Formats: sequence, structure tokens, C-alpha cells
Amino acid sequence: MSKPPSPSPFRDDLAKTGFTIQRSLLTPSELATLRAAASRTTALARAGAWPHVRTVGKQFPPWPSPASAEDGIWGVQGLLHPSLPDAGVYADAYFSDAVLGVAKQILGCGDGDLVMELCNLLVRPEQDFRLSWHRDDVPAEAGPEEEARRLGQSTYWHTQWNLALYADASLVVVPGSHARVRTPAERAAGPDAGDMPGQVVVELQPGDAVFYDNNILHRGVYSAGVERMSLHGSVGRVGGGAFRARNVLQHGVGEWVDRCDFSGLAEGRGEEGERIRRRAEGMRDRLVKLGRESGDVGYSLTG
Ligand SMILES: O=C(O)CCC(=O)C(=O)O
Repeated sequence: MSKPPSPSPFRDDLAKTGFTIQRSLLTPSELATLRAAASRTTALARAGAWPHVRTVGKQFPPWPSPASAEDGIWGVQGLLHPSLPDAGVYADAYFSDAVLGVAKQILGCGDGDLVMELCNLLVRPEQDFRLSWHRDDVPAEAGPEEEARRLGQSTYWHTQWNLALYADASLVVVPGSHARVRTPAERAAGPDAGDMPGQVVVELQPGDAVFYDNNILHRGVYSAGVERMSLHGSVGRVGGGAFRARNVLQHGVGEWVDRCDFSGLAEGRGEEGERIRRRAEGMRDRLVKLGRESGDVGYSLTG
């Protein structure tokens, strides 16, 4: 395990429990702009006019596209995709100091080492739906040795967050489980398993974000009756190699990342805007490079 240099309360929290909650990362005006964009994007996706979606009934990529009207969606993928009308609004949030400032503390690095990863949206499904207990990059079938090896790999190479645009209590985690193999009860939990001993429901207010290790044992529990729009993002640190490449490129980002034009981030915003544009372009270029070096990386999990 490589040890990042400077101390950070965020990273300490994350190392201990597997997640850390940061309150009020968005101003009221940013929140209003993002909510409006997320409503437009969700409407496009529900109408079948945006093909990159997470389909109800399926937990992991690849998701069938378009979703049938009967199944519906629980997420929209590729918010930074150059063809998505509101990509610029999401880029503002994704590359912001508010979000990446926390990420840099967690990763213990500066702008020059950040790698663009995922920027998706998790939304209210139109029928109740829940994910089974899982780790994002360790298959449920992994034995204890394999599980321990893959958990060790994930440390400090990326961080992942949910940034809530509406109050969100959908994510359920088992604190501390990112740093140990599963107990026999956890290992036995099937797709329909209920609550897990020690589980915590992560409660976010609009503008709050939870940063979490995506290998913490977790699930999503979604109610068709409760509005949900949470930006679901991740960012990496240079050096993550094929391990991070698989996590990111399995979501199809490699097909379009080199066409992302982030020049709009600088428009009318002076030096500050130039700084964010340079940050965004550097992060994009490092993902393009990772994709070229990694080739066909496959999928982390199936189902
Ligand atoms: O809905 C959530 O917050 C969790 C999503 C999740 O578990 C996943 O994308 O693997």
C-alpha cells in the first residue's frame, strides 16, 4: 500500500470507515442549475432519446439500450459525453474546486496527477428496485484470498462520490467492510438478502456528497415514490493502471472521451476559468492515455 504524503481528515475517515460525508458542497444557485439540467437529462433518457442508461433489473454494465418502457431506468451514463446537451453544466460541477478539492485531499495529490473518470446520474426508478450487496470491483464469488488481494489494490488510486441534488437515502453501506474480507453472513447474502449487521443508511441533504471506497460492501435501495437525482462520479490518480482502467472503461467512456471539448469552462471566467479548463483538459488527456495503454479491459462484475 502506498502512503500519501500529507494528513487529511477526509482520507482518515475514508480509511477507517470506507466513506466520508461532506455537507453543502453546492451553492443554492449551482444546485438550481444542476437540478434543471438533471431533469432535462432524465427526461431525455426516459424518452429513449439518450441511449446511455442503467436499466432497472440489471445491476452492472453493460446495460441494454434503450431500456424498455416497462423496465425503465435507474441511472443515466456519460454526463460529460460531447453529444449530451447539458454536458457543460455537469463539467462545471465535476471539475470544480468544491468536488476535486476533497478528492485531492483523499488521494493525496495535485491537479497534475488527477485522471478523469466517471460522471453519471443516479435517478428514481419508476418501480421500486434494489441492488444486491456488492463491492464494485470484487466479484461475489471471490474467495477470501482473492478478495483480500483485490481490496488491497484499491487503496488511494481513486475516489468515488454521490453528490445529492435532492435528499437521498438510497445508499446503504457496511462501515469498515472496505478493509476486510466478508464475514460468513455477508458472503452468504444472495440477491434478495435483507439488512446486514452494522449497516448504515447514508443520508444526504441537497448539495451534500458522500465520498466512498467503491469496494465497501454496499447496495442501493430505491423507491419509485421518492425523487432522486444524485451525481455519481469518480476520479483517479495517475498510476492506477489496468485496475482503474477496467473500472472506468467498462462504462463505455473510452468511445468518446477524446472528443470532449472543455474550452467552455474558461469562457467569460478569466484566469479562474483558464485554470479549470487546464485542469479538465489534463485530466481528460490522462484518461485517453490510460485507455490507449490498457487495451481491452473487460468488465469488473457481471449481473
Ligand atoms: O445508488 C447508489 O448510490 C449505489 C450505486 C451502486 O451501488 C453502484 O453503482 O454500484
